[in-house]
Amino acid sequence: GNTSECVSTLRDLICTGDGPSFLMEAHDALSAAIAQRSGFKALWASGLSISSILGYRDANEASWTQVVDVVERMADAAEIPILVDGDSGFGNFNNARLLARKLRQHGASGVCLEDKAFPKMNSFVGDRHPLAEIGEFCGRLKAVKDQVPDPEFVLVARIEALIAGYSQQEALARANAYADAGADAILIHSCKSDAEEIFTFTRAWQNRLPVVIVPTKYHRTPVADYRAAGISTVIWANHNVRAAISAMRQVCDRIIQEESIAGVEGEVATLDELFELMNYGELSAANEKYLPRA
Ligand code: SPV
Ligand code: MG
Repeated sequence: GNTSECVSTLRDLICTGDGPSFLMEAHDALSAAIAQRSGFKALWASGLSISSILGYRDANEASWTQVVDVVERMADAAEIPILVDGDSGFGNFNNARLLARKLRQHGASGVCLEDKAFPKMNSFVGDRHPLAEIGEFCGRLKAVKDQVPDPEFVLVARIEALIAGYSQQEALARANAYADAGADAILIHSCKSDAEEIFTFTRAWQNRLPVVIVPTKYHRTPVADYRAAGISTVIWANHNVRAAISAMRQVCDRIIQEESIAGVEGEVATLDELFELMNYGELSAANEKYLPRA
């Protein structure tokens, strides 16, 4: 269709744009389709969000095959590229390269691996975030690059040093090691409520590789500041799943109170909107084409 003609590759968006590019969180086919309709050029398949919709905690409770299955549904529902949150790779180099290969086979355009031990814990939960040893994590990155040599499959190396309470020097040493190991971009994560430590990092890093950020906690910083800092990609990491929680909670609360769906009728998506999002028109046209005339 029309959309595919103006689809940028994930590599274009992260590695060659004037920046910043924006990746919108999605966690299933429906949220992926909605984000595409809004005009986003790429998606973030969030581990937190996918875990949540499956009823798991973001602590590697969902299996890697469950994540691949969700990503496949997203890739079928949206034409824009998907960067998948691969957590820490679900084990050692061997698990990481298997995950990357399967993600690519099922429609992902890239994977982000974080330098934590397995099982990981969400970066905003608690204070136990043991890091992987640098050399061992570099092995995971190299194994992914060797297994999936396609240059269009983007490998983002995510640094959790600042989350785990280590210094800027530790974060920089890790970034340099991951660049040497073949990463295409660096994600520097922070749980601070302002972006100062991000900018300290970007000043020292000097864009040796493109920088990706996740401003969930420092959400007040204007995008102009990211542009000035030369940041390549901003991930809006969890706002579709949080929007879904608010909307579902409101509608459930009202329906139970009012013992009626009449009050919410004007506030929820119409069935026609749902049918349009999931492309029912295509099936009607195909029925005319392929089914025998009654
Ligand atoms: C995710 O969306 O799952 C992420 C980002 O990894 S964060 O929750 O900030 O760790
Ligand atoms: Mg995650």
